[in-house]
Amino acid sequence: MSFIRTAVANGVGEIILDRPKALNALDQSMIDDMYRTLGEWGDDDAIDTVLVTSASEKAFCAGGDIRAIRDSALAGDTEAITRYFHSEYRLDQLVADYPKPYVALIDGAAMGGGLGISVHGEIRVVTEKALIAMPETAIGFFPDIGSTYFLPRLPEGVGMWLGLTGARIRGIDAVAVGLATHFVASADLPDVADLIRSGAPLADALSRSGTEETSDVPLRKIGEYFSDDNIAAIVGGLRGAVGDEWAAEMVGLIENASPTSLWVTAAMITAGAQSTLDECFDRELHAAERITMTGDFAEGVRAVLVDKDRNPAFEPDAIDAVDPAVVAAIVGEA
Ligand code: QUE
Repeated sequence: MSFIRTAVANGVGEIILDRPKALNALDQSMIDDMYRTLGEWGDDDAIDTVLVTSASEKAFCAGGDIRAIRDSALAGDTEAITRYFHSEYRLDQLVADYPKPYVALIDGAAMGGGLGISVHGEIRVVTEKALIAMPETAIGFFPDIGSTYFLPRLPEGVGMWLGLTGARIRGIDAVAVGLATHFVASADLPDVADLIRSGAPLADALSRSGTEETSDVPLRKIGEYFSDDNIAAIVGGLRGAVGDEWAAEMVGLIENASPTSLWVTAAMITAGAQSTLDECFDRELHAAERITMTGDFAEGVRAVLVDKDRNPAFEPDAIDAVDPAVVAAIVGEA
């Protein structure tokens, strides 16, 4: 019983994510199977192109197996946690370094770990059904999967905005900020997928990409409010924008998050701006091992995914009450 299926034809190797009941959240077996398959195909002369798709109507991939990680943390099984994140980041790194065209078709939710197996690849096709986010601060975690490398390389403030607030953006917005490379109407995606599967040149298969739609991501405001590495200053600026509905909405998202996670996220994205992708993965592994042992992680996952009351009791519960030494211990040497 496996949650990924594969198909090979016409020089195209396809990986189909097939764990629909969990919105294709990546468990240890999916990560292991995908890593092994990509490794084999990388060396296989019969494979020219890799295509990654989803068997779920709703999701490309909702993230990692956060519930299992919480169980391991509560059981004190640090080895399982290290194994999970080490293998997940190794998979993301393989996607980043992949020697052949790697194409992800995102026609639903792609969050957290779902971006790790897509954004690092060469081609990310999105539709109007795509919903993209890095929602980890709400569960007492932080944006990982190599995002501390790519978030600070998005337009001014966008990475900090996405990472701190967990804001969900649409497919066209993901193209506008650089997380996705092509937009295709969802109704046309099966034809595009079939063209790719037929071995057609990718430029031909993607020649019908594009849309009249435009992104409404407020880049000017994001640059204004999120170009800071200090979370208290960012929230202060947003709170000062009296009468600005968007700013108030962003304050609401931030207030929903773990204060410790917010500080860790700001520090990780700031450090990532000056780091190689390798260094970002090393720093993320260090931070993931530590933050998963905190009460905020167990509580955040409980509130969002286990009990689903969406009412976590984070400790401390205010941004200005977070101990910088705790943040430094999680982030480690920059
Ligand atoms: C933050 C996350 C995740 C999340 C929600 C967050 C995450 C994840 C899931 C998820 C969603 C639906 C499922 C499932 C997992 O939600 O990583 O199994 O059915 O996998 O706020 O990081």
